[in-house]
Amino acid sequence: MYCCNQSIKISESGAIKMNSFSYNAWLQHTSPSKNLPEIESNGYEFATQECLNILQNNSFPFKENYTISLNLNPSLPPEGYKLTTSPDGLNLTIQGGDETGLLYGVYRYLFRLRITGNAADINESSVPAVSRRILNHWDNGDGSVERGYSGNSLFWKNGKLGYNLDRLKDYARLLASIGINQISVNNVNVRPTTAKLLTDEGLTDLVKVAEVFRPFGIKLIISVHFDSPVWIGGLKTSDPADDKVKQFWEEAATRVYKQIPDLAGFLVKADSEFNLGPLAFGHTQDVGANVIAKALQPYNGILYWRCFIYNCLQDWRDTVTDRPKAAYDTFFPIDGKFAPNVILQIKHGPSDFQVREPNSPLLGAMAHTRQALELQISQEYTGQQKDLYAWAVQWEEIFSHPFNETRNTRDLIGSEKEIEAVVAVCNTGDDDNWCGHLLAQANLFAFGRFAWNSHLTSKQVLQEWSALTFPKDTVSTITQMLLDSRLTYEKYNAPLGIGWMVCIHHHYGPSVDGYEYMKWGTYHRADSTAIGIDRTRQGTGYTAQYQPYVRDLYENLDTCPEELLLYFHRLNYDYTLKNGKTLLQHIYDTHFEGVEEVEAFIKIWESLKGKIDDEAYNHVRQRFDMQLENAKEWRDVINSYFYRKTGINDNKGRKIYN
Ligand code: GCV
Repeated sequence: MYCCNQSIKISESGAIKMNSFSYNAWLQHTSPSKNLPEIESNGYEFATQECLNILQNNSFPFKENYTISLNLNPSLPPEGYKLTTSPDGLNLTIQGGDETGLLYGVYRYLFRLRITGNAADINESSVPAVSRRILNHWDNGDGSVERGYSGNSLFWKNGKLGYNLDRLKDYARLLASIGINQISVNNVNVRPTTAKLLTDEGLTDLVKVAEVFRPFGIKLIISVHFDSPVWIGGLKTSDPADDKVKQFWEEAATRVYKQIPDLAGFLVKADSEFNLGPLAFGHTQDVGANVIAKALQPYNGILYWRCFIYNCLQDWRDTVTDRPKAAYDTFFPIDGKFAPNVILQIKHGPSDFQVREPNSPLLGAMAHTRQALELQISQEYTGQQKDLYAWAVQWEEIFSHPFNETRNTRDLIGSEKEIEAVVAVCNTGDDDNWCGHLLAQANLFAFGRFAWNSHLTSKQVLQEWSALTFPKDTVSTITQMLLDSRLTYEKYNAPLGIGWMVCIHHHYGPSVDGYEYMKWGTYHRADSTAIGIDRTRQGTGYTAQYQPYVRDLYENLDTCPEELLLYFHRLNYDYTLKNGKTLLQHIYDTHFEGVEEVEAFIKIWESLKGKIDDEAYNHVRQRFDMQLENAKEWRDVINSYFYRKTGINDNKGRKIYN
């Protein structure tokens, strides 16, 4: 048994930084501890050190003679933990099914202490729903981050892996504290610099990154380019049927696993948005994926193969091709053909992380293929970490989305079930507060909590985050604001699920026809009398991809959820909604309300002045100014657009620009 007390020496690099409220995120430091309990450790020394780090930075009211015991307990499931307080309240045992489980137990213990303040009443055990809880960083070799709104990459600089070691450790700690256990460190849009990760030169640096994350139970994933055999292998083709290409992938896998034996695997974006894939050689996706997957098999590596495939060169005059159908049409017919170590990574919706879309019909549809659900924490279309947007609310809706008459998406998620991994595009960068908007830390936190357990509610998760981050008397106010933020943003955005009315390429602010005549397959087709796409069997036929129960739900105007009406139906502006308003009046009303709600957020936030860290207060206050400007722009552009199309006045006579 390893026994230690407050005299233990903590290495400089392992210590939690105490430099700012925003930096410490949900692992806040209160005040240095005066009465550290004795810790008995019987397992993973790193977990013990973490426990001490945390306790040293927080003053908890422990009773005299309070002790903590850390034990490995192999009868618990891997990564699972158990916290038990003795009947006299004087001993807390943290058990882990393995080393990572023990570490998770330590972090959970801290969370419980911080939230309740009562060390004598902590009893909890938990096991993650899925064994793969993954962040994808879309970081480029030059240090920029695709769809990143939080500064530059934490990993890359000047064409190489380049990072602040202490900061990376603090990052690993934040991620481990919410149960993340795999991360990719380079963009799925792989470019020649990041393609070098498969070479000895690139691996030398990656090995060091792996060393930082390993003690925290986090494994690395490498995003690789399908054309790597040509780019870095010197071959003339990347055709997966070519023996030399097979050999290239085998050698690449051997090289990588020699250096990083616990690498989680490779991630590939193929045949998507100008990235080469098997289609270019006349093969289906399984043929392309399997050649790489087989090379990873001897090392238990996983190939994450993305399903974000559609025609990005569509002619807007073509009303038959329907982008949301593409992923299902591509992958469903080849269900069962993938190697056993391939996991298909499916975006939650058939479009692209819009503020409102139905779930992808591919999720749960392939009985013989392993699947991962992909979410986006980065706010590409949802306010870019300038506007407040709590993804947790939307994710809860996604989990609750029906799969058929008896099961919802939440029921599909689990290690032995259809969806065995939960992935998200990350929102972090080298900004001091990690996430650009301080309150966007709630999104990173919520992702980890939901990946662990999708049965939590958004309210529980956001409340937990607020309680860990902010003083007690502000928690309910901040939680409520976060809960409201998704609907507020939606109100001033594209109406009723139609999506995409956003400025092209950079995706912030309104441009109603921005994508309307472009090649990306994202059309609303508004004219002077109607808007929307008929995706029923009479229209593009997209609804037929769903299970019959869900298909019927969407096909029928009476049962189609109103917030998705324009995703599935083409409707006249005078169509009457359930609340008696016309569709057009709904558009006007929601856009006025959206701005009013942002104004209300500002007042609410101002009521917190003096109660929270000044710097954090001012930072969020400034973000709200940007959000208000954005909301007004959306309101006026959208309302004017529809007023000009229809010539119909707002029935409340509010200002609409002509
Ligand atoms: C990484 C959308 C984004 C792209 C992103 C792509 C993807 O199209 O705008 O920036 O590329 O999704 O998910 O691969």
